[in-house]
Amino acid sequence: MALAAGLDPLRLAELEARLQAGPRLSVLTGAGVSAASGVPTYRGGGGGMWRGRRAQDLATREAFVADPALVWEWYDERRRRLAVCQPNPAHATLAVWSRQLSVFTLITQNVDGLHERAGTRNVLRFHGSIWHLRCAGSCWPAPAPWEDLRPALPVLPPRCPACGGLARPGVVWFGEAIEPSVLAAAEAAVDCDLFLAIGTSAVVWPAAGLLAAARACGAFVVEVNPEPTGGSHEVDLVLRGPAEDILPRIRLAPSS
Ligand code: BJW
Ligand code: ZN
Repeated sequence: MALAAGLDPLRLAELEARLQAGPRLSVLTGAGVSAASGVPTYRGGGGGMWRGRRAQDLATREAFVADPALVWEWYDERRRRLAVCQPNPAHATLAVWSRQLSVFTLITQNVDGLHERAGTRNVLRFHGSIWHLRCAGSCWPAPAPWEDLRPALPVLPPRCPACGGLARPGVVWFGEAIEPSVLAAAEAAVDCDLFLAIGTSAVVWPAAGLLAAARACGAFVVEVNPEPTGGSHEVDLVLRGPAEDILPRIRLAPSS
């Protein structure tokens, strides 16, 4: 395999040496890590539009309230496409590291479930899961989000089994809070030795704030991305290139 354009072997060696020291490793991933699996990114040339609408405009409570059937069509189409996507070498490499390092946390902004399908240990789903549903109404007591792995739901929009009202995707939309236990676990995980930000534009908060938070805790922060991002200015090392090319090149000693 040729080195990705612009990728300095010395930088790769630096990350490899740090990984081989057996660090407490935390990883933040974004849509770019799934790009090679055929999952569109949210912003930039990689995707983000559906029927002329921007993903950011569909992923809101306001859009759902205005037209739940339309928003569910978008999620239904994404679920059907995702069901045939496979984890790529970036997911596979992270899954191996998650088993080789004793202190490992993967914070993913992705809702696609591909890290879990690759067998990654200790995944925090920061923005929820497209494979989970929850009641969109004021069900009391609120049923816990439920998993539904069927690529095509039989009825759209789906209903809450408890109250018969609308169900919604179990994801975090703009303006919504991150699940408090997940946020707390992610904030704890920034206290690490090595923090990797992979395939994220680092423009969506509070996830974007985790890079600076990790650095403030003394972590060595590395960005893996073919393009500059909102976080590039606050990292210690940049590896410019696709995650699926870069991560499999890094060897982790079996003893670590
Ligand atoms: C490759 C590659 C390859 C390509 N290899 N790389 C502070 C400041 C400013 C704004 C805010 C703020 N705090 C909150 C906000 C508002 C808002 C926000 O951040 N807005 C900004 C956009 C301005 N944040 C929120 O609303 C959050 N909630 C919140 O803060 O609540 C506060 C609250 C507290 C208490 C009570 C109530 C409220 C929630 C954010 C939810 C985000 N949700 C989404 C949708 C999920 C559901 C769905 O999918 O349908 O999450 S939006 C979308 O963006 C999705 C993603 O997880 C997220 C991040 O995107 P990501 O992953 O970075 O993807 P892209 O497309 O942006 O970038 C892809 C990258 O990959 C690029 O860099 C490429 O170069 C790279 N790439 N190929 C490696 N092969
Ligand atoms: Zn309900």
